[in-house]
Amino acid sequence: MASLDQSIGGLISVFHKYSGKEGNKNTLSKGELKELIQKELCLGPKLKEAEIQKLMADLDHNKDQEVDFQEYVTFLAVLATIYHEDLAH
Ligand SMILES: [Ca+2]
Ligand SMILES: [Ca+2]
Repeated sequence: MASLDQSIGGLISVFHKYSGKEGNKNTLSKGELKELIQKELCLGPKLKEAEIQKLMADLDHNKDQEVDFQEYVTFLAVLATIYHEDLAH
């Protein structure tokens, strides 16, 4: 596989690593999202509980209290933009 394919595959496998832990296997509950953020992102442990709650609310566009794959992709786009800005400076 080419590099971008591998990167995308990694993003998908991280989603499923956490989404399958409880409830619906194809969506992230608040607890699953929190664990993903804390274990998979450098900035995760620095986030306060209130910030994680706000992030969850922002990501959950259809307000079903779960982050589905489409909502996760939106989150990745936001993260990519932040990381890109950091690299550019
Ligand atoms: Ca789940
Ligand atoms: Ca949702």
